[in-house]
Amino acid sequence: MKLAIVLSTQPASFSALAYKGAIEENIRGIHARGYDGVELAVRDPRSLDRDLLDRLLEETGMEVPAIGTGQAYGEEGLSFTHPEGAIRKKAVDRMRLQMDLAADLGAVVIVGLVRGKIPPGGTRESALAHTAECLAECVQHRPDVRLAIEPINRYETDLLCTVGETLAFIKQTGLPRIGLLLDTFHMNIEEPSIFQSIENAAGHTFHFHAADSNRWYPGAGHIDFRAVLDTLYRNGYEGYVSAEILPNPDPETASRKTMEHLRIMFP
Ligand code: LER
Ligand code: MN
Repeated sequence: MKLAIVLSTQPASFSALAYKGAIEENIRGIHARGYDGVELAVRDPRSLDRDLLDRLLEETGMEVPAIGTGQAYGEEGLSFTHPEGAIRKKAVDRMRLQMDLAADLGAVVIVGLVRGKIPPGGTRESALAHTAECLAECVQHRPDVRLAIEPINRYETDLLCTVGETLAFIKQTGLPRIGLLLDTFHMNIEEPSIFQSIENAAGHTFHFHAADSNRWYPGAGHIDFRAVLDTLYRNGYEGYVSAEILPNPDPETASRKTMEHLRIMFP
């Protein structure tokens, strides 16, 4: 198993992050804990210290499997579904920068909350049409970077909450290099069967987030990770499993417990 954990490269209001800021100390710490990779949550790639990041990745040998982009929405309100075209364009411009960074790092770019929500008074159809337009521009920008749309539970967005509707949407766009990011926390809320949904997404799953049912570290809730990850690997997944978890009871314990719980099952 290739195991990663999310590090936000800057302070952020999003809570399910074991590591925030202090990238030097945190990347060294994540490596020392035994992780193979570090997923980066980046608000704006222009504020990233690339020299420092490259040096730390080189020194630790860790990979960056994915780049999270939701902070452009969470902190700045940029989204693919914003009623104003100028804001949608800003969201696409930001994603282009994320894709440039991802190309350098060999990472997948996550389309999470940057898709936004159905605007007040708007329709699902028009929100999806705007999302598809923005995705088309992203796809055109870089033929060498893959995008992973994350089905996100109903309490965070009303657009693309389930694996089924996200697969159907991707198919409908006809765009290349777009797949799914499956997150056990969201699947536990939205999917009738996590196992069946993983099977349905076989061949389209570009990235995977692990958090338990309460969004604490794997092992702290009631998700059967052995069965879930068995299903994932049986369906041909070869990518990273990345812990996107609350820093509870404290970041170090959350990170250590994740490692202990998952590594023993899948060395
Ligand atoms: C991001 O990967 C995620 O899972 C969402 O909950 C972000 O709000
Ligand atoms: Mn996630």
